[in-house]
This record gives sequence, structure tokens and C-alpha cells, in this order.
Amino acid sequence: MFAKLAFTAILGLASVPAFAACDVTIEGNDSMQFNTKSIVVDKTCKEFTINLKHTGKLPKAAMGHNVVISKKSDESAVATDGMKAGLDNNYVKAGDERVIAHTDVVGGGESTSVTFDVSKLAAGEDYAFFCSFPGHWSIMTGKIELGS
Ligand SMILES: [Cu+2]
Repeated sequence: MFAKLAFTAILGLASVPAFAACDVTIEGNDSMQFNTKSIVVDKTCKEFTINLKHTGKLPKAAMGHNVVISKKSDESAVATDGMKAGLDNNYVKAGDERVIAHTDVVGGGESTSVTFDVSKLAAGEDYAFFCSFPGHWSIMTGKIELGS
């Protein structure tokens, strides 16, 4: 019993997940890039957390980044509507039901995160994660899918 607890404590300290990782950290920089193009969400996760870290120095008004998740087929329209919504709304249209999850917009040196129910993702559907800051989504985009 003691050995098992100690072992668990060591694993915890080392941040080694005992099961599937139900989170991912994405970095965005001052060159308008994410450091990943693909995220697979393990289907055993109930919730999944996206951590966004802006590793640059520019303020969010100039080089802000967020992470928005939608179906790939909705990406363009969600980004266009988000652009009109403005920075005060994190470049996401209020109440946009096509948006599965989104973070706030952050500037250089800042971090944020969002957690969503994995049940919102369907197997076999193409989803995109992207930054909806004006002009960013065509480059800052990647694929997110439910793992099999
Ligand atoms: Cu961006």
C-alpha cells in the first residue's frame, strides 16, 4: 500500500501521466506560427484541455493569438465572423454554435487555456484548431481529431 502510494507520488512529481494525456500545450510566436499542426484527442478522455503559450514579445493588439476549434468545413466562416467581432470578443462571434471551444486572445509572454467536453468531437470528422486573429487563420491552423 505504502509502496503504491509512494510510486504514485513520484509519478505525480515527474508529471508522467498514468493514462492518456488529456491536454496539450500549443505555442504561438511573433512569426505568426503555432508549433504544432496536428492534435489527436484520446477517446478515453472525458475532457480535453488546450494550453496556449505565446512565446513572443509582441502585444496582443499587434500579434495576438488564440485557439479556436471548429469543424474544418466551418473554419473559414468562423474566422471571418470572428474578425468582425473584434479583440474585445477574442475574435469569436458571441454565441457562435460552430465553435466547439476557444481560448482568449493572449499577447507575448502570456498563457491561457480552455477545457472542453470530448463528447463534442465525433470520430471520423475533420476538425481544425486555428487562431482567429485577423489574417492569422490561413497560416496558424492545424488538424484536431478524435483518436481511434
Ligand atoms: Cu494568431
